[in-house]
Amino acid sequence: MKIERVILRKAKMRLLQPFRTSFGVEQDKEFIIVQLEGEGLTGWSECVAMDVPFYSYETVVTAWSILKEYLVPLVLEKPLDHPREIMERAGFIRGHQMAKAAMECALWDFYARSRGESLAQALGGSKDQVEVGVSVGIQPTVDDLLNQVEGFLEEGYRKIKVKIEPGNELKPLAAIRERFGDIPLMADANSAYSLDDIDILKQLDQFDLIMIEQPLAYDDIFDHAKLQAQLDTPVCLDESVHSLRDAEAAVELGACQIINIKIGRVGGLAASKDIHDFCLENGIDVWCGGMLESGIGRCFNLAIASLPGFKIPGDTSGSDRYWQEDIIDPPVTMAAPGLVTVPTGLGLGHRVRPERIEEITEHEETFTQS
Ligand code: OSB
Ligand code: MG
Repeated sequence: MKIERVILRKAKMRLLQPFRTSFGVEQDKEFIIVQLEGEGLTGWSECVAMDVPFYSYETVVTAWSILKEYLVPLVLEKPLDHPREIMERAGFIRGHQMAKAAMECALWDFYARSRGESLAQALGGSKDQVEVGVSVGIQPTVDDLLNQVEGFLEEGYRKIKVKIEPGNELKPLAAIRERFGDIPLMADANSAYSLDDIDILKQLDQFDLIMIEQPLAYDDIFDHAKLQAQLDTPVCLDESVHSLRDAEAAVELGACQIINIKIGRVGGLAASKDIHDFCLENGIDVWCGGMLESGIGRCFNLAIASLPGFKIPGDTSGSDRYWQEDIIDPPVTMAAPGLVTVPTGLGLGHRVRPERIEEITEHEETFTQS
């Protein structure tokens, strides 16, 4: 793969509804779009770093800097045979998984297109369709929450994930169980609790949740192991797994029974596949999380979720759960209730819309071989 030109764009897209979690509110999604060009081919990706370091230390600004100063020169420097090579070349950069993942994913799109394959084929995916759930933000009132959940259940989503925070968990979860019965339900705390909250966390066992996602600190594995030992509900890690090594440590310590794999958080598709393979061998369930991606990132999520170990419905909802108008054509939609088709076209598999990208771009820079 000979990359001759790289275009970085800083874009902004308004969410249909503000998305509230225990860490803050997101209304306008700000993100970076990566475009690679060479050999008459193009590779696209998006970077999931957010505008504010609520979820992780990376932001749009730090990711732009790491891409521009290091990753772009590394791909322009000399040809690559496989997307994995960028992670070796970038091995001297500590952390910054989301910036690295953005470059690696663009290389995967380019690579798959160069081989005449879809991303899922290039990754060795085995499913034609993936089951999808929906992540519901914290609502102003329990009634608002019930209305949202009702709508999503009617649309056919196969898992309901509700965001919780201290003081805002027992009542909403009880209300959902009372109204909707035995639906596939889970909660995501985004690191809002500590072991001091053990009494509340234990009370969550009564709701028969599929899992509780990242209850404790964003950088913790050890306390999660102490918590899991005291809970019946499976603990799922999100924020604190950045690599296969983190996953191995978490599993060996008994810190979780489930891992939410996010391509950006773990540094790309190759790392996602490695974590998936490790978890499949060790009886740990995995599923594909989301970062409120545009259609571009959504296609990558669908491709990784086509691997056989992704058995729990992902946060890979259709475009219409987030956007008035997506940047890919056609947008991601459910083929049947709760099922999204894994794209089969070349690379990410949906046409990227240049005119729509131009509309949402606030700043762009082009880099060529020097
Ligand atoms: O913790 O999974 C999370 C969105 C942004 C940052 C973190 C998280 C989320 C979500 C939404 O839960 C998932 C999605 O619908 O893309
Ligand atoms: Mg989460």
